[in-house]
Amino acid sequence: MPDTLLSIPDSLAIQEPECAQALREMALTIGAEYRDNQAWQQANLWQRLTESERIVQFRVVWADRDGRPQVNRGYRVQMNGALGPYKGGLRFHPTVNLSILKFLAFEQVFKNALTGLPLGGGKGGADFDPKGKTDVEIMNFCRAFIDGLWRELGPWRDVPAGDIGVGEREIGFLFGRYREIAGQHDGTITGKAHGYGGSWLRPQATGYGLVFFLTAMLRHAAMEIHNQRVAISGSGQVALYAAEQCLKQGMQVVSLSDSDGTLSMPNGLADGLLQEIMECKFRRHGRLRDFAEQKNLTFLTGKRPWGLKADIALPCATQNELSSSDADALLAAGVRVVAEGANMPCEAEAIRKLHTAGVLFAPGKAANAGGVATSGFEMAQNAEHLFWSPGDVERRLRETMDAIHATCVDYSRHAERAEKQVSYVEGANRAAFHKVAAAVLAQGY
Ligand code: NDP
Ligand code: 2IT
Repeated sequence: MPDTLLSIPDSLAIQEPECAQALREMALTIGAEYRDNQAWQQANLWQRLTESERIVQFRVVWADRDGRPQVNRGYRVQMNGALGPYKGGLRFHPTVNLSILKFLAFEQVFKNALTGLPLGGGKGGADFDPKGKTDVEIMNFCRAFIDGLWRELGPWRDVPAGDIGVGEREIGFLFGRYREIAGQHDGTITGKAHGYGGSWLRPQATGYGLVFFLTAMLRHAAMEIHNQRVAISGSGQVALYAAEQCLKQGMQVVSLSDSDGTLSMPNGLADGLLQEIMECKFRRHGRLRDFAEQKNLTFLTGKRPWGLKADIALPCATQNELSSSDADALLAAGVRVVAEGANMPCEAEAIRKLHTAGVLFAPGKAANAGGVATSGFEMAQNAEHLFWSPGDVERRLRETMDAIHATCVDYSRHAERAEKQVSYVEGANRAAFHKVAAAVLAQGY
């Protein structure tokens, strides 16, 4: 149970279950230390860190293909700005609500702290479903969304980027409208295409960074990298670039997935096929099921990849996509390492089971921080009116992921307890909490 000092109201667990889940994970890690820390308690730090600094909710009215007005709900959760401007992505998905955005914003605060960059944390989005929409509908929605939010944004204030349903196309439309209204071309939105201010490697950064973190884990545990079998879920930006980097490292990718089911590839994904899948997903916004049918590949309708024979699992789709029974399936399949590309894809009970069984487990706030770190690099390049070379960005991304890995190992108490297994959850949460706490305390109230 979380320490009573770090209480999570029952009403929150009922009304905002994802938010309560993220808070509970942090409370479990930090509880004992909090009880011993008079300064934190006197400052009422937990309450100050779990209450968003500001939340904006707004109506988005946009014209559909027949010119009829449609209405959606937009949000921005500005969670904590102690370390820097609010920073975090925008999600467009029909399931978006305040519980999901508050959990994502809470995670983002600590993830951003781990990058070592001056970034506060936030998250936003809308309950808009981009699936099946025309380009013009997407553009109309993005422009109307910015009309509702632009006053809150700015390079020193709040800097959104992409997340589920928001990729390079959407960022272009969002930035274009922001530039028109604000009257300036600044670094307010990251994830821009390189041609108009984006950073090289931002699209690849989360997936590549995840695999750099994974290889650091494997090296630290003296495990092989080459030929490891990797089950990946999702087939969006994070999943596909994670797959690409796995192939570069000589690993075998045995699955990709989406909300319809799983593409199973027991003999490993070939690089040529991955490039075709990228073309299908990123350019044509196609579906895996249709792709599998055209190419005569095995598609497991309605199934997740977690029963497939693999050494490593990288959940890269969405929250709570890996349940307690999926953890049983992973263990039965022989998985020894799990690293989260998505935000909170594993349920708490699944993490507990994996850790108990000796599986190395990396939480998203450490393992997927390469995306926001590269957004931070984009902000730096925009501020100095320069572009860094692809090699420079990749080197910084690798260094950042290695540094986050080292921080997690340092802050995990496995050595104190004479345990061999690093707890990356404990390391990431403790390191990040200490950093944010210090900044909040220093700035008074
Ligand atoms: P994309 O929109 O590019 O891809 C999302 C993928 O996840 C799609 O394959 C999608 O399938 C699948 N998916 C989404 N919702 C569900 C669901 N309810 N059930 C099953 N599958 C689902 O998003 P990203 O790749 O950018 O994001 C993936 C995850 O990574 C998210 O958790 C995001 O928060 C996290 N993340 C993203 C970062 C980034 O830089 N983009 C950075 C760090 C974390 P379908 O098409 O069927 O919906
Ligand atoms: O969850 C995340 O870290 C992101 N969606 C990326 C945020 C960002 O600002 O680049």
